[in-house]
Amino acid sequence: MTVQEIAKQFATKGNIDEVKTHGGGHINDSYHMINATASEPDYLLQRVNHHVFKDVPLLMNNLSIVTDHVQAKIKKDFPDDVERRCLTIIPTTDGQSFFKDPEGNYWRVLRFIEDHLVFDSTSDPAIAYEGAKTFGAFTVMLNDLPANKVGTVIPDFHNMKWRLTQLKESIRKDVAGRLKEVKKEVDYVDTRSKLMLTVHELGEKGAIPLRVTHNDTKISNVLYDTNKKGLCVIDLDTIQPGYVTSDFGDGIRTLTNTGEEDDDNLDRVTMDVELFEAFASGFLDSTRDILSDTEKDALLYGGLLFPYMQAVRFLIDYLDGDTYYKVKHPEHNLVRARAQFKLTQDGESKFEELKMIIKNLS
Ligand code: GN1
Ligand code: MG
Repeated sequence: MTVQEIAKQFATKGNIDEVKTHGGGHINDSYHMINATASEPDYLLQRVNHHVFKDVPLLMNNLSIVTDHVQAKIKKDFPDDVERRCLTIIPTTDGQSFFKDPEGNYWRVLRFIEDHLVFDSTSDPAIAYEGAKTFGAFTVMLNDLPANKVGTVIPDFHNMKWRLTQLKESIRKDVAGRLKEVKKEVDYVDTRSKLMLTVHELGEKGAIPLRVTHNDTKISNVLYDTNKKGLCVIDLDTIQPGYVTSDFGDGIRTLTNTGEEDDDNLDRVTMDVELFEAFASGFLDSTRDILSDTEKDALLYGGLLFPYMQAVRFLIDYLDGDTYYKVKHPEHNLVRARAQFKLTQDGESKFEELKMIIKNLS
């Protein structure tokens, strides 16, 4: 089936005259459905990667629960703006939340949010603050949705202990014969593992609660309005039970990096303290009243953990022969891993300074 034919399976309004590739996630494929009828919205058609998301019906059920819950909250403050401030699922013509094509691919359609801005990175603290405030507001809206109301989409997704076990497995198998190139990185993982298990241990002890968390809070997953005010949190696929440190940590990882996620010049990769402070300030301005003191103290560890965990994940995929992330060239996962390790190192070198920032904002 062509994407045009797939687009026709959904109960969209108006007349769709063009379906074109959209955006650049590492996992799903997205298409913008352009409406020729001016009074009707555009849509976003997405193929959900069922190799990564093994239970798409469960994922879509989570998406329905969370969008219903969040929309009900937004309706109180912004009754006329709900569809710009929260994703809306468009059902198929027979009322399902997704369409499975004859080849076994899963598709869904969301309402396209018009007139938005999106930032893959920024050096502007005001944008950092707004993005964090928007993610924090999302955390707050989900505060009264018990964690067990949503299913686990990817087991152990942000479980650092399990990621270390997975790395050991990949080292042992060395299927792509690449282990010899990454000895230095493997040693570094070992030296930092104790510190990086802090969040895991707090969770195991029950010192920080499971919440409904987003789990992919990179800054490009916030849409802004044209005045650069936070509008909507997107990419809700990884929503599942998790710790608040995930949503703080991935924001810090993507936002404070002065280089690229896959920068091959490690001198460019540092953790920007001003952006860290802006992000922490926005996040805590939203969440200050709902987080416990232990959760607030744990945020810093989340900020250091996420570059490290992402580096380990890229390293695993490099050792496994690039089976998970889309890569542009054979060394891509290694370059990514090295950049994320550099970010971890730089963040850790600023530990005391970052700790004071969180303490003062808490
Ligand atoms: C993947 O596809 P994308 O870019 O939204 C990954 C995240 C990583 C991110 C790294 C399901 O997200 O966990 O942090 O790449 N998503 C999944 O850029 O593994
Ligand atoms: Mg994502």
